[in-house]
Amino acid sequence: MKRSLLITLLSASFAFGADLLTNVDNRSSESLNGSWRMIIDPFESGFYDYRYNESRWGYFRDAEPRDKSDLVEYSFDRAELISVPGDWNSQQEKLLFYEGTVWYRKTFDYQLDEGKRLFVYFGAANYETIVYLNDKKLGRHEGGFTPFCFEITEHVKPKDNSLVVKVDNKRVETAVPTVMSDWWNYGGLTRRVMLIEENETFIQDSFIQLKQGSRSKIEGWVQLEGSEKKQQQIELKIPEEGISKTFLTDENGRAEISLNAYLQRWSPQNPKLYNVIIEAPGSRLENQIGFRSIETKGDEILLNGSPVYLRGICIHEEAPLREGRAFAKKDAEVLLEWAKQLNCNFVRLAHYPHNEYMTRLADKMGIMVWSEIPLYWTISWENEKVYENALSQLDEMITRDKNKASVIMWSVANETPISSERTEFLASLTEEARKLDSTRLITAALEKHTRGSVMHVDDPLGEYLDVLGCNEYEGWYSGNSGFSRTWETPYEKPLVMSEFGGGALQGFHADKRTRWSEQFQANLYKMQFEMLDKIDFLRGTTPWILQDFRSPRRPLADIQDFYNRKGLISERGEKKKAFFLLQDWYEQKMK
Ligand code: GCB
Repeated sequence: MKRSLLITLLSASFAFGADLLTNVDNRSSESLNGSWRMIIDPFESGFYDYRYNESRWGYFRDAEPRDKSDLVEYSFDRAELISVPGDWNSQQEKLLFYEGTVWYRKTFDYQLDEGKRLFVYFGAANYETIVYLNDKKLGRHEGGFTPFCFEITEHVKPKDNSLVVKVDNKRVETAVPTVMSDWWNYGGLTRRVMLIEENETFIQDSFIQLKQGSRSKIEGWVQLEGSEKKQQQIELKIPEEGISKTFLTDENGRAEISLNAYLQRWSPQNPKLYNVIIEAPGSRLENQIGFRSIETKGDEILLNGSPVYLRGICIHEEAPLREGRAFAKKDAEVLLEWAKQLNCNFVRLAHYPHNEYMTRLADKMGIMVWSEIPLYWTISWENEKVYENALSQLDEMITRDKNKASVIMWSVANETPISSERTEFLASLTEEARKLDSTRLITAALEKHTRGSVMHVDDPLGEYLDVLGCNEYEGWYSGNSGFSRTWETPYEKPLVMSEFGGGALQGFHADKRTRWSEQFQANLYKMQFEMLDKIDFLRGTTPWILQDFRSPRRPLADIQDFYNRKGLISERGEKKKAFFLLQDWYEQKMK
């Protein structure tokens, strides 16, 4: 099958759900966060019968014995409680290393008025999710870091609804990411769950951004959904500027948007967001949108037409000041505030799309964002289903965040080994990303090669990117000799050094040659700065990483204890020496 055809078929394979609702913060909703019941099911007995066929009598029925002789071998009513959102690993000690299925159940009442529609929305669930409402299978979703939703208008009852969700985080070779990664495989309903109520015909999605390279041309579209979606007049308003313009939807409910407006442009110095209102007959949706342009020229990155250096830091979606995956607005505030303290104007949200609080807050705080999908290390490049899965995750990432001014680049992969299959796979994804969003830059963390005293950023994927990303660990995984190398690339494109760094146990002090000491890490940063300052096509840096994070690959007792220690801040929030060195280096770059 031609890869370009795949995007139209995606909804049939990776998410049997409704088209994704975007801008959920501004919609009428009710939260399903809080205490849920949970049953741990390592053998998936709640899903398969004893012949390994999908059972008709699974836990999704949420049954109770009908009389005293009836046999039902599970009970959600008697089951343990678990907090949603939240990974299961950090909520119960016995689940720290657990990889498999957990069933979740929430009961709720809901009075849905005639003519209204209701959707259940999941911010993310890791990794494979199957959702049931009142014993009806709504659908399935694959991918641990992107949102999905299902319409439940026809199934919801005024009282005692039972929402049952099977979440499975078993690692499989043909998944995205695959079996190998350097972060904790946190499972569960890791992000918020909400009920979203809409009118029969409503604004499902919109794309409203400055055209790439333009100062004043706003382009995009509005998508209506529902029986009255065709030939409808919609109005786009930016009240602060007295802007109001009408457009007509076509046969598919889509209206193309184009208007000229001289607006203040969004930037780290002036993260201006406008209230943008879309009105359609019977429905209205607002959003807070920033307008800026981002493009490249030769090896420069231009923000609103002017060259910019990206003073960045990598961040995992790991909660600051408590254990587990980050999911709250408060988490985003702490993480991005630390980035600000470092004098950053940029963050790399590694290695998958983070929760929406991060990108909303980055919009408000004026922090530019690199957002990526988890095509990490060894992917099954020849498997068509893997491609579909990757494309589906790319689509969901872009769909959710395409109106966020903070997001300036989409990354399609991290450190993937070069082969023709891999480059074809990823090149095709870059093409799809551009079709979905022509206003942003495309990047990836590439492979590189040493020849003599020169480091070459010559990965063939570079040809398809706007910005070259590259991870290097001079002084950590290799000796210090690499620091004297010079860097070259055959591409006339900007480079972001998307990772460098080394580990230190916060509070461990020794001389600079002693591994794991704060001094070793600080000295490594110093040597990095000297080398990096000599790369003439370098336009940004995102050292690895803001905070120590859990990783099953890091067992060294008393030092790592299953944490990757390359953070500039410990998991308890204490800053290491290297934090202050990076802060100074970036301060110099601001002058
Ligand atoms: C890398 C990976 C990152 C790891 C890091 C490390 O190159 O991209 O996910 O955590 O190295 O610490 O080794």
